[in-house]
Amino acid sequence: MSLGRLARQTGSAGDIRRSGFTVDNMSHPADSRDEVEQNFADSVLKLRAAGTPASFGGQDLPGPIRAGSALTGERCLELFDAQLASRHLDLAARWLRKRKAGFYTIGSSGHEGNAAVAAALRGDDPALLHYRSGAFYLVRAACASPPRDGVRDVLLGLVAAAAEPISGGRHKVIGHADLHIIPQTSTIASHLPRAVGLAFALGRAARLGAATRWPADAIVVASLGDASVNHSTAVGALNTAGYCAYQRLPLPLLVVCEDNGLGISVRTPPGWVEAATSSRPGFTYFHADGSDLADVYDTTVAAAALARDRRSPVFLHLSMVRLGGHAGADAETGYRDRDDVAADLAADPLVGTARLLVEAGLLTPAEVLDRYERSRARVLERAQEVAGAPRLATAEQVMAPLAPRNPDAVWADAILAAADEDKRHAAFGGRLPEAAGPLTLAQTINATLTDAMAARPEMLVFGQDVARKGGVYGVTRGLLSRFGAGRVFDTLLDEQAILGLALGAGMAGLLPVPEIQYLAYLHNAADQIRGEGATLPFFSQGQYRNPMVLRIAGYAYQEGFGGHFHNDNSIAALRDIPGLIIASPARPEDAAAMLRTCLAAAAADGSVCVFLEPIALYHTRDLYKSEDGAWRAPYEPPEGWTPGHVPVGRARTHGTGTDLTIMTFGNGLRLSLRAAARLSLEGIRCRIVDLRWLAPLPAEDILREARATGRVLIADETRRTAGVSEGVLSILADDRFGGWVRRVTSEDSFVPLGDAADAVLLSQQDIETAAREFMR
Ligand SMILES: Cc1ncc(C[n+]2csc(CCOP(=O)(O)OP(=O)(O)O)c2C)c(N)n1
Repeated sequence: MSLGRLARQTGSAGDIRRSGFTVDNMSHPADSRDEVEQNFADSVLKLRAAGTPASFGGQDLPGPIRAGSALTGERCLELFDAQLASRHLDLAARWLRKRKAGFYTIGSSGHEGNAAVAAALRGDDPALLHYRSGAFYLVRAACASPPRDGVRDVLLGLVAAAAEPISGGRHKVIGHADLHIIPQTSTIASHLPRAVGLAFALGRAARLGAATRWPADAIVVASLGDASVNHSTAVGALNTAGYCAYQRLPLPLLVVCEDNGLGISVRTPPGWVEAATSSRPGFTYFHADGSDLADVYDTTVAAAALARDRRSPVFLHLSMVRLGGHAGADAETGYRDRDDVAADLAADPLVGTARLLVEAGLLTPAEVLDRYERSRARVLERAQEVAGAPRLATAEQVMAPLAPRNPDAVWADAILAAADEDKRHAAFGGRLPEAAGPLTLAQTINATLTDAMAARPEMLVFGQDVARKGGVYGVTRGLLSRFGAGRVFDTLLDEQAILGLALGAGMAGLLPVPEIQYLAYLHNAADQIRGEGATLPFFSQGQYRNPMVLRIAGYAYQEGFGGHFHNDNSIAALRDIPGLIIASPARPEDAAAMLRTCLAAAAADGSVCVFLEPIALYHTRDLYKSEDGAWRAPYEPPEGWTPGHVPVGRARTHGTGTDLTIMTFGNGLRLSLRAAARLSLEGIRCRIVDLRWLAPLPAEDILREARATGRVLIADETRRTAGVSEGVLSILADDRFGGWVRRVTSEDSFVPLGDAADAVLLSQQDIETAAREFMR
């Protein structure tokens, strides 16, 4: 029996648990969800029309739903329908889960007021949403042209259907490219640095003429829960936004906190969100009652207008309730008392909107309940339809969007992205690098960045100390004066913010080249690469990408100077990120070609590339003996870029020795070349393979060069455990390489200060000794 009929028959909603709901033989589980429904029915039946509504004269829809509100009756009815459907999607999620057809039950019940947030924004304002944004999504879907069946979209997500429009069954995310909703991960608050970055980049992308999917006057909306406001990621992002606004940099961002007072079972202290956010520098704070649709609408209209007109950040605090547990399996009775739950039920936003409609004379209580039931029937009918929808079945299908690689397109982009002669002359101040004689690694990277900036107007270079100072090691020196502060700038000291900026800028159509000053300082912000950057194409089937080339100065061998945090050699945390490209150049000429390849991979494939620069080799000049200058190399002008192109995942072999293959990279290349020179005096003839790419590892080259000698010595300057050598060993083992293999590595240690560093780092002597033993 339906709620409406039940209500009409009994004059009250009766005992819903006993009567049960049946729609096409689908009954709901008897859990706390029933209490929510019971409360809704009881509360609606108590509603009374407030006399003859002055604004409507009965049914005059265009008037305001309440005196003084900009929300019309017609709009209110539409939003109510979205709220109802969102509520029923939560019920459907449980119904599907019970039948093992659905895989996700975190719902939006109690948060349906976000329907009015969607209504108050423009459909092309990019949105990065909290996971309780069912109603927001349904409103955007309904307003699209042509309108989308948002209910079906969400249900397809719940059942992990391959036809789900954004993630294609890879995750239940709220997103759709046509609706400008960028899907979020489950890591709470991790989307905020990207949201700040996108808000920062929107205007800049327009000014630089980048092809961007959002108009320059769009605002970015990002929502999160109250517990999430405390996460350091959120705190850092809010700080970054405020820091920009404080300097009058445009930052059109609307942060919406949907405050239900709980983070799973943990209470947020009453008043904390307001205390923590209402007087943040740079932000304007608004508050609304999330259970009052008209209040949410009017307040969001005002908040969005401010963010849009002033291009400055706004914090919109919505008091909300959570109805039911955190997710399907969460029994909230274990940590909430009856009064607490009852207080939330009393603030059910669906009752709030029903009250607005009844008091305005637009619906009677019975009509509200009928509408509720009709919505249930529609949603459950759809749920039945999608329950058996095909899912992803093979690894190939799952991984299809992970790492799109189009080597031909990358090759073309890499060799063609050269400015014309005049522009190059202007960029280099008349002193072309190819005419400067052999260059060091640092000089070569600097020249390559300059060439790329001259050819790619959408490219940005930023990070801590990169602009005025030109980088700690001078690698970005001169870029600011050559290309201006619009494209080369210092950031605040927060690696998470730097990466968030890159994520947002890449999505906005720019080509960001952020710098992390030292490898050790990547780790505190790595989730922005791991959880955000690398996953976005995966969870959006490539509909959203965040191309970037992240430059990181790393590795050790600075003669004991600086200790671990300036000599970090741990890259395992990067190597296991699916889809990530890791370039590790050692020689200057390789660095130039590989940087061009990374920029091209980012531009053509949307790749996230990490460019690991060995600090100790930045200014190295010599190889075998003092003053030989053999570590420097001439800079190739654009005519040389085609023959010099280095594809992703291709190694380089130095020498043709047939006794031993030494596989190495980074500082290991220089150590190995020096060792090989001494070994050759003893008659041991080596070939040295510079892996160059640590992800993907150059498997084909590794196997070919291993077979060339039948003896492989891996010289790995990273750690013995989880270091690069383990990857090389696996490639050899997987291919059943039948020859001899040994490895020499650095120790499983942090790098100490002073001479003690030598005790734990791979040395030239280690390589020589191992090679001699090998050959005995
Ligand atoms: C970084 C991180 N830590 C822990 C979790 C597990 N978790 C998921 S939701 C949640 C609570 C979030 O509460 P709140 O921000 O208030 O949002 P609400 O669920 O109440 O809407 C937690 C701890 C997570 N998803 N991400």
